[in-house]
This record gives sequence, structure tokens and C-alpha cells, in this order.
Amino acid sequence: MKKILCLLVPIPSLMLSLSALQGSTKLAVTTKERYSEQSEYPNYAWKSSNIRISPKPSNTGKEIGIVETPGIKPLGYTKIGDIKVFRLTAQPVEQTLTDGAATHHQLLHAMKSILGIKALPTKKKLNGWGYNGSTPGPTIELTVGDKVRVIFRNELPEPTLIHWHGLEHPHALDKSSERNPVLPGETHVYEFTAYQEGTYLYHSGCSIAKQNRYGLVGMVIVHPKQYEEPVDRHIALLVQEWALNSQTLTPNTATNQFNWFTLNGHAAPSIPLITLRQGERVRLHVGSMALNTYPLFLHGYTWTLVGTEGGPISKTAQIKGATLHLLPGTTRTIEFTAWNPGTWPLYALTRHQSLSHMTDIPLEVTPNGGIFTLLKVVPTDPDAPWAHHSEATTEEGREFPRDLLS
Ligand SMILES: [Cu+2]
Repeated sequence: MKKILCLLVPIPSLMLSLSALQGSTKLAVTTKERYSEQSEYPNYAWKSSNIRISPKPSNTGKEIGIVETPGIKPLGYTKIGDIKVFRLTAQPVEQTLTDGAATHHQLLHAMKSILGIKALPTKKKLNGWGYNGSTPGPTIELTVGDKVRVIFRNELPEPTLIHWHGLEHPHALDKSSERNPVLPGETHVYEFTAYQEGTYLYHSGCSIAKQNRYGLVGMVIVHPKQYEEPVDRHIALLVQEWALNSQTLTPNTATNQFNWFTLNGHAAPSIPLITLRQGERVRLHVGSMALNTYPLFLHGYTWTLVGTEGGPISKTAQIKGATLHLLPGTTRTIEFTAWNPGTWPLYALTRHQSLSHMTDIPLEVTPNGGIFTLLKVVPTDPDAPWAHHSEATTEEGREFPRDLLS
């Protein structure tokens, strides 16, 4: 009876006990054994001086597809036979969350008026972990039917591996459950076929409480072989949260009190504006591995939810909204036509998520935004009077690609 109780509490010891059961008939784990398990994962530094950090692969930054990830360079690939070969390296990254300068003067005005920011923005740097030099890592863009090879190198000071979040794949691809991570300085090749259309994620599947909040996350977007209704723009946005105080550069992994909030690795006012031409049909692919829920609101528009991390939603089941409740571990694909010209705020409605730094200084003097940017829709004819999309006609010179209500 005593032994059974030992297996039940606490939860971490349950996991250790189960792994012990696999190799022997023992039912309990001693304190000494527990320490020896833990010693496999000592408290590694942010960076190891013994591991050389590779430059970005030569094809990183080359346009390879149709998805834009504002603020993050696209990931190039090479084709070997019928296999698309990507190179992904996990490595320490020094990243500027905000340089204190606004990407657009209107963003600064909107932060003052909507968020109530009165002080000048400051700079904030991060010593985190990422892929190919950035956090989030580059978006991996595939097409259904693609045979994919990802040559993955670990340049972190500790073991890691990639978990392919939402992809249906053979068990052998998921090294995490075998407790068989890629060691520092080692290379591992992932090979799989892309079967599912949709928006997915990749992230560390190893020591996740630390490695995910250090920044090891990115998006995977799989296009169908042919879109039934193609859109003009595909834009990927990834939400992240960080626990950083004014003195520290590396994330605090001992708290869930996050105080910096980013979109594609940047905090306002340094998040790039999303600029669209009036009439463009756009898909936003939004993802999160954060621990909190992010209600993202877009002014001036109603969008249609067309997909989740489970793939596309059938036409009759699609729903409309203006606030996207982004839950941990989910992706949401929303679609709309940019009919409404103007510079529209896109931000996390939860007050502390649209700001950053709130735990360090009082709200009135908070200088930095968090998840807060603008969707700038450039009018086709700046002199044309505003008209609701239901009233716009081609005679008035406003042509939209398709039914704006769908
Ligand atoms: Cu996952």
C-alpha cells in the first residue's frame, strides 16, 4: 500500500516512477535516484563558449513562397529530387524586442491615445533561444504532398528536439517520448510528408517549461495543392510572452508572471505595420505556444474564421468575429477583405498584454507597448467618399475580389 501511495504523489515522482517501472520491477524511486535523473538536466547557461554559432543558411531570407512573417526572415529550401530540404539550427539569439523607435509615427500616436502611454519608449533586448537567428524561428512553408527533410542542428548548451505541433506523423518522428533528444553540437534529420492543409507550429519538445519560454517556437503553414479561393496575402503572426525585468536579458523560468508580450518577436512600437492595399483579400495565420489566452482585436473589420490547428473549417461551419481568442497551443486562420481604408489598431485587448513592463513601473509612466500594432489599408482612391462594403459598387470605382460578406 505504501508503494502505491508513493506512485500517486507528487506528480513529478509519478513520471519518474513509471520510467523506472519500464526497466525493472521496482515500484518506487528513491530520493537518490530522483537526483540522478535530474542531473541529466543541470542548469545550463544561455550560451556555451564551446559551441560555434553557425551563420544563417545561405538561402535564409530568400522568398520561397507566399507567406509573409513580418519582422522574421523567410526560410529558404533546396530541392533534392522530390524532397524539399530545410536547414534549421537551434541557437542562442540576441534579439531586440523593441529599439524604442516606432516603426510608424501613427503607431506611437495610437499607443498614446489608446494605451495611455505618456513616456517615451525605451529599448529592450533579449538573450533567448531561437532558430536560425531569431525567435520565433522562420515560418516553414509547405504544400500538401511535399516530402520534407529538415536538417536540424543543436547549437544550444543543452539537449533539445523539435516537436511538430498538430502534424500527424509516424511515432518515430517524435523523439520526445523516447527521451532521446539531440545533444549539443549534434545534427538530426527529420523526414516527413505533409499530409494536412493548415496552420501548425513547431517548438521544442524537450525541457519545455524552459525552452519554449526561451523562444524555441515557429510556425508551419501547409498550403493545399490548389486553393479553391486563393487570397492575395498570407501573413503569419506568432504571439509570445516573456518574464524579464529591467536588469535581466534571459527569461525568468521560475515565474508565470509575464511582463513582455511580443508579436513575431517584437513589442510595440517596434512591431512592423501590416500594410494592405484596399480590396486585397488577406489570410492571417495566428499561432501561440504561450501559457495565457490572448484576445486579439482588430478595429474596423469583421473577419471569418477559416481554420484552426486542426486544419480548414468547412464553409458552412465557419464563424465570424472581430476578437480572436487565441488559446495556448492553438492556431487560428482568419480571412477578410481589406475594404475599409485607414490605419486600424490590432492588439491584445487584455490591458497588460498590449503593454509591457507593467510589473516594473507604474502604469502612468509605462513606456512600452506589448502586442499592439496597426493594420494600414491604403485606399485605392484617397479622394473617394467612405462607403460601407454593402453599399460599394463597381460604378463607384470600388472593386472587391469577391463577396465581402463571406
Ligand atoms: Cu506542441
